[in-house]
Amino acid sequence: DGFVHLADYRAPAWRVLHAGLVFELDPAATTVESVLSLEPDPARPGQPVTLDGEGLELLAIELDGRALGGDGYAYDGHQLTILDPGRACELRTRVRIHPDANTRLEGLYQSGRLLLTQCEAQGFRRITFMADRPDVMPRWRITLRAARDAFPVLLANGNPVSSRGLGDGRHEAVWENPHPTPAYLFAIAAGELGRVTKTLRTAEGREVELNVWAEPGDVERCRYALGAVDRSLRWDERRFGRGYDLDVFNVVAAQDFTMGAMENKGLNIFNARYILADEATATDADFLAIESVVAHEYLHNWSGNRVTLRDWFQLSLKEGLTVFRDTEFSSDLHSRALKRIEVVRLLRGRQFAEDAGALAHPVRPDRYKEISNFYTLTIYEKGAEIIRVLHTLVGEDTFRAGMDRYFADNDGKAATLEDFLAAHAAASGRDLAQFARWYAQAGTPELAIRADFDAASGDYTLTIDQHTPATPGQPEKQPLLIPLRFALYDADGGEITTPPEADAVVREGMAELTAARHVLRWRGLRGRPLPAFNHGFAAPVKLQVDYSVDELARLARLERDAFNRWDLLQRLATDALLGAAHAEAATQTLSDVLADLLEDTSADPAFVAECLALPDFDTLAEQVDEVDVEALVGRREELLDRLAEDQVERLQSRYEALADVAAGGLDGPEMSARALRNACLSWLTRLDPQAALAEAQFAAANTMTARLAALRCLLHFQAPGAEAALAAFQQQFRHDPLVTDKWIALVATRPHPEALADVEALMASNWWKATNPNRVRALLGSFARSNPLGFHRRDGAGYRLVATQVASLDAINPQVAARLLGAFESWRRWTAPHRGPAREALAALEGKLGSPDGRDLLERLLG
Ligand code: B3K
Ligand code: ZN
Repeated sequence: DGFVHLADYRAPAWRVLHAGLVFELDPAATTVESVLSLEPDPARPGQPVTLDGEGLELLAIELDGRALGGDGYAYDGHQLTILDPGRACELRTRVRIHPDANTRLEGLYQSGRLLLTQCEAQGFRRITFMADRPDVMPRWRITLRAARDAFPVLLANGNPVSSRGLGDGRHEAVWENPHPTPAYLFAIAAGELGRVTKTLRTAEGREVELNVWAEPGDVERCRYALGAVDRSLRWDERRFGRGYDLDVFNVVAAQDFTMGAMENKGLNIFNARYILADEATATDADFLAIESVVAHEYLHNWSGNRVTLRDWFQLSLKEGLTVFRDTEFSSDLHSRALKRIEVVRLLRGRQFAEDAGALAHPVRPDRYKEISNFYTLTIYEKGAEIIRVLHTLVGEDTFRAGMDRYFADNDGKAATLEDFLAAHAAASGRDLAQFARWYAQAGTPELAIRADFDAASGDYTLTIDQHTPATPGQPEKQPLLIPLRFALYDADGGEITTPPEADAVVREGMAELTAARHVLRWRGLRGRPLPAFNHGFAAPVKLQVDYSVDELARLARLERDAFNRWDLLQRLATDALLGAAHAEAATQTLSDVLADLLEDTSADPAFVAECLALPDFDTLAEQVDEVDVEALVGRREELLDRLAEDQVERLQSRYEALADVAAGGLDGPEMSARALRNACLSWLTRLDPQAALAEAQFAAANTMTARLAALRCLLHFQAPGAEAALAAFQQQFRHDPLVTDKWIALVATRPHPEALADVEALMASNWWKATNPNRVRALLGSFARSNPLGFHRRDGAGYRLVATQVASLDAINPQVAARLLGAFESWRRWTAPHRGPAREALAALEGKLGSPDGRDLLERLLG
């Protein structure tokens, strides 16, 4: 049926114990000689050796030193089969590949003048033959040979062993990776690279050299990333007791990279946007993103590399866990509340939509057609939330004990989610069978909570109903184990600490929900209490609780925890926007609370800025049955205009007061000041058709954070000075592709149906580069995902533009094209005038997509 099924997993009949590779590197034609030591599984005798190899030009093949004739092997362009040799043996092959023609950026490819690899998930088979599956883990010796002038630096996984000149202008470097490592973690990088470097001694006493490499002109912009590597290494030692296990840790920045970055053993390869930064070219958000992606890839060294995956169905075992770990890293180093707000915005805006749309899938899928399409918010972000649920249930100490056990039991092995749960079950003494349903069941759980108070008896009950909506292929759902935090406040705002009578385990303000319905009951209360739920968003669920506006206003004052205050403001804004009966009262309350916040100079300014950012379009769209794009965007703009008018003086005064702190520097208070100033600027620009303040900020800016925020205001509010500012910005940064992507994204997201014409004009200009994933995302990704008025034009032109580009990009880089196609995931919930053109745009793609990636997505979108 075209699917790979989890239930069909079989251990490999042949293992690869050692891989020795020799590369003769050349952009046009590289040859790869490979010697694989193969060993049969004694339990499964008589099986042929089957190796993956995609589109390889086979030049030579030998088994144990004897050339194989055409009857000894078969190669069909995808798989190499050798009749059962009946014993352990050594297979030598030589193949030719063409990096300069590789636009899919998978396998060995060229980026600028560099040669690089990207192998996860199944790219290694485009380099040479291999059992390209994560449960086959050879040790590796990698020899790189190339012309010294074009490729002075030659990097590979593991530790450097030797290097020498070859006499003919060529040179050679040998690397050895002693850790058993699957092929998806293989990497090499070659070319003219410069570096920043630092040597440190690990807690275990190992001397390690950290290097961050980039093209020579970019080296100075690698310093922040190098610091982030250092901080990540130290944090994993402290918080998880995990040390680094090689003599070098190399990171390389590349301008052409399909994803964010890749955790190859000892040689992480990064999209340059997650490495290169200084204050003149990177925003504060860029710096934070760089630190978190650097940490993510570094932390994979244990969660992913030392303990790897048995098969790709287990993807969240490394990705969800590593997102959890990088999130904890950022929370420990910076503001935990702000990090939580960032994560919850992403979940509510994007992951919930994925879980409710045509592409919904469990965190552990049980079948797939193309694994590349499963690097999703569900696998990553929901996967991390599930780990957080476990952490909430067992507490930090027990969680750490469970992690220690998981690492100890599975080190050097290819593990499953069952192995992970077994380690945590053993450490906590808990039965995690019901908890495991989080991995099997798609869709976001909903909790409907009803409160009843009997004034005569003082009896108060909370009835909690749990429900998960149907998703593709999963009509029926079972109840999940959900830790629900709650608090009850009395009339004076004191917390009622008496535990309820309950049909669920209840402890310290948390109920462990396990059934479709639970009832919590308090007796003899003196008045109707005010309940609050899900503090810190400990459970990734949707809550339905009916509050009056007065209750919400009281809660906003009672809740001191920053995340919960922010969450209440989001709730007030949502009520104001989605037409609750009390919408007008909610608006007024929201305005009052914002006034208090803007006057509270003791609150972190970055937190106040988060409170000024209302729920975005995606988050709102996710909460209505049918998405009327224009109406939703229009109501949101009206609300913002109204609130800005109410707050104008406070906004002006905060904007001015923070000027000095905001002027420069990357410390917390400096970044915070810029965050609030830029939020104020955006609100103030709504009220000023001349946009004088934005123009002044643009002219005076000495950080990219200030400059880009001002440019955004000028462009998005169509200020008279917009064109001139844009031209100046383009000119100043025309040689910097990453900064160029920034203005292109601003143009593509201008909130107006006419933005479509600007996007088309850019595609016809020299700025367009269909082979560069960052450029495609800046222009088309931003337009499709972050410009609702442009993408959802009534005439369907937005959908047609994106669909047409998906078809042509599919032939260049199927993963970039498939990502873009994902913008249609919720199309069935759009209003009829949008649904028709969306369906037509998708239907027009049928038969036009050559890649399995694109075909799989299209089938699911239309299915
Ligand atoms: N593991 C890589 C993602 C690879 C995606 C391949 N299509 C980056 C990361 O999650 O760390
Ligand atoms: Zn990852």
